[in-house]
Amino acid sequence: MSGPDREPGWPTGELEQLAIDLAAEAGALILARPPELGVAATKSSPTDVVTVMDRRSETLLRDRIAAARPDDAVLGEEEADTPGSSGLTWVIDPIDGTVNYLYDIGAYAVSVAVCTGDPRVPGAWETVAAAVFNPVTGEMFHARAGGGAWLRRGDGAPARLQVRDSTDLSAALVGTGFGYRPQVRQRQGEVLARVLPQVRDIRRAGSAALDLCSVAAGRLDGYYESGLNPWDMAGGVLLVTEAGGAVLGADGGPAGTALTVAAGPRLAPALAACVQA
Ligand code: LIP
Repeated sequence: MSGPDREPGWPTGELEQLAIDLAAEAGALILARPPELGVAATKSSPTDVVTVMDRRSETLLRDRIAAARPDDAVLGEEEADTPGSSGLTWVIDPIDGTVNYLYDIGAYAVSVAVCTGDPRVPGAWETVAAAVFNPVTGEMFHARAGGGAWLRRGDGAPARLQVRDSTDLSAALVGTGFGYRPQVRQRQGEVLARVLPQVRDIRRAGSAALDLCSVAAGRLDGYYESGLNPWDMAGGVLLVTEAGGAVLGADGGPAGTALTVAAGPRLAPALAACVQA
């Protein structure tokens, strides 16, 4: 992996490699057992499920982070926050695309990001290194601040990623996703009805982390979603920006739960305006 570290204060190369190693190990754990382990609990609605494997994956990630970086904080989807003193926070999604995992649809990922600032406050954090790993396809997306966005498969050489430099919204293939609560889905359906006639087509893959990596890899022209949590997006947003893309939020603000829009730099403003019209 080449490229200067933009954040000389942090060992971003080491952090990127640790994120890769953690995502790979959690991915191997996930694949070791078929989804028959089933649902452990539900959260915001009866369809917002936590599987036994979500919990096992997060426990493994937390144990490895505690061993390797004991002074770092941890913010994960399924367990309580772990405070830290180093100024770095690991933001982890043990399985992003849990419903796909539960239905054995091969579009889910382990997202491991390490951030400065407060990842719970939009605009108050930056990802300095990240890895997003799809254990089914073996695709490892990874990046460090200033080091470019990369995709590797197995022991193959990593390929550098570049977003599509699209300019025409009507020709754009756009990813999106939906929350789990009916009243939120109602509003998101209304936004979709407005966006759909204005773009080439929509793809709903079921994992924000992989959708953001698809933008970085040029597999989508753009992506938008409202209701994301920090762990859904902290890794993928670095892949997008290191691949030359732009990540925007609502009304020109920072990306976050209200709205996250990712695309090439010349398409992102038009997509954000279309979504918020
Ligand atoms: C998923 C997100 C996805 C969203 C899904 C779900 P989870 O996260 O990554 O973008 O559309 O509804 O929230 O719940 O699988 O970790």
